[in-house]
Amino acid sequence: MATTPVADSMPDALKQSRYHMKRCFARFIATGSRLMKLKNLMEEIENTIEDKAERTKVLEGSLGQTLSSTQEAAVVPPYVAFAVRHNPGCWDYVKVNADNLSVEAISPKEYLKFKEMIFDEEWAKDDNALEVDFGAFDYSNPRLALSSSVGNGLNFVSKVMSSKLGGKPEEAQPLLDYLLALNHQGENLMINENLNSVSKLQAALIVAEVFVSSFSKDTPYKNFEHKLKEWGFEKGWGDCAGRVRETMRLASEILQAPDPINMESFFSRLPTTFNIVIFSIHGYFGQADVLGLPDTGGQVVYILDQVRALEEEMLRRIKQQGLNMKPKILVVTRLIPDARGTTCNQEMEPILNSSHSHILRIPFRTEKGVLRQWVSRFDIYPYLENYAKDATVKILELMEGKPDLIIGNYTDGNLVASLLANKLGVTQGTIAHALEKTKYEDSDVKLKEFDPKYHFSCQFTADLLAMNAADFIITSTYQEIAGSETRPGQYESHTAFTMPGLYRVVSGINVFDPKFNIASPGAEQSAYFPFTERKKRFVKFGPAIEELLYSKEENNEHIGFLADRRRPIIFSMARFDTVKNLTGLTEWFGKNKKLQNLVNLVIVGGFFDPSKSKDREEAAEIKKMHELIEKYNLKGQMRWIAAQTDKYRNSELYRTIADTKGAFVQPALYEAFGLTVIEAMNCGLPTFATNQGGPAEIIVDGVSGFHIDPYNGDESSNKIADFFEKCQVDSIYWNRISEGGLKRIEECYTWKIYANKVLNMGSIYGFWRQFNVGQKQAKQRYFEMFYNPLFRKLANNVPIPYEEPLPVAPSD
Ligand code: UDP
Ligand code: LCN
Repeated sequence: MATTPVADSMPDALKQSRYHMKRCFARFIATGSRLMKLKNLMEEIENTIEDKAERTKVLEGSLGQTLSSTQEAAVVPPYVAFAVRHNPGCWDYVKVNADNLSVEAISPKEYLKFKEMIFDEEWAKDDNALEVDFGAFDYSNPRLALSSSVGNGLNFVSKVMSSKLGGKPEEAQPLLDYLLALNHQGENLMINENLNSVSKLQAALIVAEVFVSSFSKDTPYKNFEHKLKEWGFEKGWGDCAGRVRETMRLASEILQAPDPINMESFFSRLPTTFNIVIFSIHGYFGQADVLGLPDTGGQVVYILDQVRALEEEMLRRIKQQGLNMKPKILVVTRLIPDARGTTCNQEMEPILNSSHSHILRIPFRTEKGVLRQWVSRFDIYPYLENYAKDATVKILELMEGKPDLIIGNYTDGNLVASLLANKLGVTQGTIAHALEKTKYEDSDVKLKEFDPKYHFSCQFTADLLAMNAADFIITSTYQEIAGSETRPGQYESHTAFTMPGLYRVVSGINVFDPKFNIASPGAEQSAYFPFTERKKRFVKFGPAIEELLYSKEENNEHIGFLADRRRPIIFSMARFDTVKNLTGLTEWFGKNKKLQNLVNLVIVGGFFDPSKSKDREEAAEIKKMHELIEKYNLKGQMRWIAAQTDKYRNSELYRTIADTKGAFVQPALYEAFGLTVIEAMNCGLPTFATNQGGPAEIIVDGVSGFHIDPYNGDESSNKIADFFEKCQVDSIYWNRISEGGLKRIEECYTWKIYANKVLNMGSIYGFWRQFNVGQKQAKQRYFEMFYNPLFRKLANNVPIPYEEPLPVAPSD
């Protein structure tokens, strides 16, 4: 193993504090094999070097740096193997012999074997244990080099394409081929076979640009279409002379000397995307009365808003291209016969506030017929293959051909998107929302413990397959890809990991891959607007919200009451999952008298009878909430309201809380993105949100809201209390934070910015995939090799719940 920065610096660093380090390492290994996290290492160091000054001295300099960048250490006496992350995405592995403090660089594989030794020694020692190496197919792929550029793939790909297209006519041939292939249902777009060489295209562009310039800018395309067609140009360049001229100039400049800015602008103008399929399979996917049902949360909100934003942007682009076809977007989800009063048993449903987008629902088919009931996202794997087959037939029929872009959401949607995109040869994007792996500590290496309940063997395999199959990956934040200084990203955690007994991933995904792009969602601004916009406010909800918050009686919509309504309200709303930590917030509030004297607490989520929940975690959380209200005697200061499903009313609820000069609190143990955070900020409600995950990036602490540590309840509740105390003495402080939040949203978190970026990705990566055809095919073979024998087997092990057989087609 070649040497690495840590392997180089660590021996000297250990030597300098040899006495203390020998004692520390002896202590690390004293309890035998185990996995230590940074916190455990530091505790042991503290216990060994009791003198603080001595300890500080030891932890200064490069040893301290290495230790504090250590994510975990696998102790297998006499060795301690360290996984050191010195920068986002950059890892070093070393093993230290505790007896003599010798240091040796090790490969990711060797490190993983150390971990396996702790959990499954037999597997670790098996030379023929299955190993996964997706990196082996990426030999020729260009990579980003800087951690700070991660997530900016589009920009990087435009640069690489610029250099590949080079400026010499023969180097621009792939672009010419791409333009020649552009069509809509067989009708050529942009150019036709008359312009079948780069030099012909270049010459024609010069003539055509001069010709088009002779018309006034707003002359409609049809006035000069005929002449352009004679020269080999087809529709798509623009709707008027001004636009056509600009697009032609961009094309000429790219052919002459490509540069990334022109490249991106040119591709954003190309007529490439008319039909999009979006897979979002699990949950109850509907437009009303679904939020609050298990597994059904932000993903549904995200997709419906995403569709509307994409449709709007597609319509704008199509018009500017001078075309008149209608875009089509299909959101493909699961048809659930037992729809619990929702529309989830309907096959097709137009998407509200859109003109050309529909929900298409396809049932889960089993040997016994159609599965009637909801199944948890953790149990969804046995149905996906049939689902993909059925979906393909229906999509091809409804779209009258192949879609131009397939986007998957979450593990199930991404796997099906990969199967379909592979089969149809269509550009594929994926969105994870939340990769489950990072939500559950050590869920990979403790697979045997987790698998019966969560089926992570299926989930992590599907995630790995989909992220490798995708042409581009859309993420909401940087942290989702490469984490923060201290915490690895969700994708980054798939770089090297092991599931003893199943397989060892020595190279799963590379966060420096230019397929990663950050495109953050927004909140629909027709609903979520500032509380100060009085004229727009949905006053009709006033009485209902008044009742919801302040009526004294308890019923099946709310329990608890607020005795002193003059106090500001701290508000939280989420699904009732453990990870959302609504019970945590209630406990912080219960324990913090100072906070209780300043504010009331309102929680929206779940419902009150745990026996009615089909979801394992939800039922436990509901029970816990009742216990906490009892234990801290919170009635009088707290209102718990059952899950609310009306987006417009909810937006008014956020604003009503803002009227009380309150705050929104998002206390999740981990939050991938956090739509409620941006909903609250859009309404001008100061927001305290978890520092674990996306919200840490959305909010600039102290400027556009505040970060709170969900693992340190006392500190967090004091931070909230301090804010309200400060507001009492500084009359403009509350407004400053409210305005800071609004400013942040306008700059970074709107659906318009999102739709523009995603359509650009579809266009540029559609071209990019043609540069890497051979490699893509090889990867696809590897995908199949995995999918067929391994994934299928794992999926078939997931139990199918007892079902009432139905005839093949659902009747309701
Ligand atoms: N939501 C809701 N009613 C509830 C709880 C949540 O309408 O009782 C909505 C909330 O407004 C947001 C989404 O569900 O739009 C939750 O998204 P988020 O990203 O915060 O969390 P997720 O549920 O996706 O993990
Ligand atoms: C799923 C989650 O867990 C949230 O963090 C996101 O905000 C939501 O999806 C939408 O992307």
